[in-house]
Amino acid sequence: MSKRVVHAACPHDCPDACGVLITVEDGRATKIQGDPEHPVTRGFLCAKVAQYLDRVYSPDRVLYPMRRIGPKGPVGQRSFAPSGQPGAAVPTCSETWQRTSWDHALDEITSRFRTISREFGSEAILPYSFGGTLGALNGSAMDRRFFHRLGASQLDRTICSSAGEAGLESVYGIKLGTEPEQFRHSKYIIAWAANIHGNNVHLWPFIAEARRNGAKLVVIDPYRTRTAQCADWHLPINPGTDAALALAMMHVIIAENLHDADYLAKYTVGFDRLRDKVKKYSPERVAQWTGISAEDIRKLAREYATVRPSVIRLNYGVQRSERGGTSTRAIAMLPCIIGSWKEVGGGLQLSTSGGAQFNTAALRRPDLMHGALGRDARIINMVELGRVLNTVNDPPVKALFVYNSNPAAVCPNHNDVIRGLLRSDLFTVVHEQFFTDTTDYADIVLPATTFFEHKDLQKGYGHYYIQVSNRAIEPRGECRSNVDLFRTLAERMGFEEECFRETDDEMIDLALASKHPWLEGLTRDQLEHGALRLNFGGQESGVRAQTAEVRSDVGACATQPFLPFAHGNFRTASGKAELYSEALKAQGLDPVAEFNPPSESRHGTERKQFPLELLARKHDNFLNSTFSNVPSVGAMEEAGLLEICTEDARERCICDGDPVRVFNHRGEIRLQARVDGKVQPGVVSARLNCPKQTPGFQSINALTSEKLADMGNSATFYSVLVEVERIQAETMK
Ligand SMILES: Nc1nc2c(c(=O)[nH]1)N[C@H]1C(S)=C(S)[C@@H](COP(=O)(O)OP(=O)(O)OC[C@H]3O[C@@H](n4cnc5c(=O)[nH]c(N)nc54)[C@H](O)[C@@H]3O)O[C@H]1N2
Ligand SMILES: Nc1nc2c(c(=O)[nH]1)N[C@H]1C(S)=C(S)[C@@H](COP(=O)(O)OP(=O)(O)OC[C@H]3O[C@@H](n4cnc5c(=O)[nH]c(N)nc54)[C@H](O)[C@@H]3O)O[C@H]1N2
Ligand code: SF4
Ligand SMILES: [Mo]
Repeated sequence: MSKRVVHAACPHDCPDACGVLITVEDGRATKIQGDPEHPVTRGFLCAKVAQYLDRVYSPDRVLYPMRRIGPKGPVGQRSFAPSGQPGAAVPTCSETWQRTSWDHALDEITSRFRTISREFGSEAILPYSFGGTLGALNGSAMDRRFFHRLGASQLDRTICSSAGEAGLESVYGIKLGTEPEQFRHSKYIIAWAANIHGNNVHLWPFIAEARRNGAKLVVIDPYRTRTAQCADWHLPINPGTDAALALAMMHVIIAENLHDADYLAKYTVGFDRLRDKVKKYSPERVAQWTGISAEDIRKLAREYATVRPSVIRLNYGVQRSERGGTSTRAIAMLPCIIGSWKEVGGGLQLSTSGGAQFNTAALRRPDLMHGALGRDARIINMVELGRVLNTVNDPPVKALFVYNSNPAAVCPNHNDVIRGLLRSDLFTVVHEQFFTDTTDYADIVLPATTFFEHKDLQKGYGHYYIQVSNRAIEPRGECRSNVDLFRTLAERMGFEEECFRETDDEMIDLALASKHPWLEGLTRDQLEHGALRLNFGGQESGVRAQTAEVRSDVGACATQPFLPFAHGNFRTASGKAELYSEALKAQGLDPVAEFNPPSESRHGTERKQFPLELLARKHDNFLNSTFSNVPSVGAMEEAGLLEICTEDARERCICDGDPVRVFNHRGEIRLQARVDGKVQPGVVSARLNCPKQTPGFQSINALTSEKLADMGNSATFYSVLVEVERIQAETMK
């Protein structure tokens, strides 16, 4: 019997990018555990990935190419037979799908692509992918080469973080932030729109360590998350009003002379303009918008500026809002105002993804697009899929190729998305591990490997370690990785460029050969054995990090702390933190930062018949729509709830447990009321669900809109108004 332990890395869309050890016995994975050698993720996994064997070996995996033989539309799932639904006659998998060979599937795809290109132009083909895997190879490499070479439309990948990224970069010019290991040295920690217990669990032990040493934890979140419940202070802010709060904090800090004049003078531009701007954001004025009292705003500002080191864990919840870019921008200014970038345990983290600068141009080859089209292909915003599929005509989208994503669950304006996906003239291919909401509308489904079954290079967006994820087992059934799939498709299309023949190892080497100094000395060979920290010049790095025990013995970071902006070094055009931005002015935005209430909010222009602000949030134990179909993980979450406060429930004669209809002008969903104090008056909360596992195939995203945020063309999942009414129990069915 052979037994070995393989080093891998979790590729899911999560800041932690855990080091993973997979035990393989006789070719079968028998155990998964966290890699104790990983200095940030330190030997434990989140609850969902701890059950990963159930996912890899699930009887529901797609193992063979399948072609449609039934009509497009919802298909019943084995483990989730939707009994008791209206029109319970949902076709089964066998009525819908017929197994086919890879050969036939690839022939059909390439011949359809050729016909569509001839008739409508290659831009009538649209790739659609997002965060299924964030591996450098399987996330965005061979696929991009393929679609660039094909001359397909480009996808603007805006569904998650682009407003926040634009806001952050407008101040710093780069996505860098405080490393998680430094949080143990902080004395004042603000979790700002950051559901740490749910979405970023590996930061928690560092926060716990800081708190044992007297640090205070403050949570700014309209929802009483588990993190908020454990905090020293929870400020339930009104959704979408964070820019106002940040501006008011700066108002207090500057008025009380608590700012770092030296840091501001040396390393920022526009402080005078900012000082003028924040004058009008008095705590009294901002209290009306944010729902946080003037007294609390003053206290927060004073504590943040004086209890040192203070750090902000800002997360992306803040920017899923119409003004999300500006909110992020205003918050990103705070550590510059108090100079906390100079301190170990100070600063701010939204993302660390600007650290590992792989050679993305070589991985993705955008130049191939110019070869194919002689110009850039048109760009389609993924958030607008519903509108695009139904209305765009120049050319229309005739083929949709989905991988690493489940748009029929995660995309806003769900009803239009489904209407588009149902088009009989739309040729849809989905490369997937499971039959998802989106495969229900596919013409062809192709089987995809999990990270157990393919090799990749992995960075994190919540720390500065990179690692190679080794293949632990052979692909199940006839599954192929994204890289393999697009390599093969390129061959079938007759694409002759050398890059389509590169092996996985060659691609990893290419990714690492970006000549960026922080990657210097980091080789595939080393990374196959475990995580390595980026090489932050002059500091101890490229050295295997020490174990958690050793690290806490020395009581500090085993490697030198990385302080990205201690001496300025911002990557903006001016080289300084831009508190005033000419580039934003040119875009018609306020060059400093201005608060305007989102139009769909209690203070907005669209608050007519729909008075409640909806947070259509993520589950703590799923990953967007992923994992919800694994029974052992599904059991950890209660599905189908609408959380509402006592006052709003009473006004509508709703009691805890009552069935309710949640609706607006875009759509509706039926849920069960939960009156448990998690939200404040005026706010209701529900979870991103999978229609496939919901009675009647309803989606919370039937309520969310395609409206874009102020920066980055980003999604606005948390700027949504709804009304709620009690319904009769029978109509829940
Ligand atoms: N368990 C789990 N982990 C995940 C995911 C998951 O689905 N489940 N998803 C992954 C992905 S794709 C991402 S992008 C990250 C996201 O991780 P986060 O950035 O943490 O994202 P969210 O959960 O969207 O939002 C965080 C918090 O912001 C709050 N919030 C909403 N609106 C506002 C507002 O206007 N102001 C303030 N201050 N707070 C607000 C929400 O209530 C929520 O608790 O997590 C990743 N990790
Ligand atoms: N209402 C509401 N909607 C939201 C959000 C919200 O908070 N509320 N969050 C938004 C955010 S932040 C994000 S990032 C998006 C997420 O949108 P998506 O990135 O579409 O997220 P997932 O639901 O995780 O779907 C990923 C799919 O990829 C598949 N997959 C995993 N690995 C591989 C692989 O190696 N190859 C292939 N071919 N497939 C693979 C998985 O099985 C899964 O079905 O959703 C957004 N939608
Ligand atoms: S989902 Fe996040 S926390 Fe869970 S194992 Fe993967 S990287 Fe770690
Ligand atoms: Mo995301």
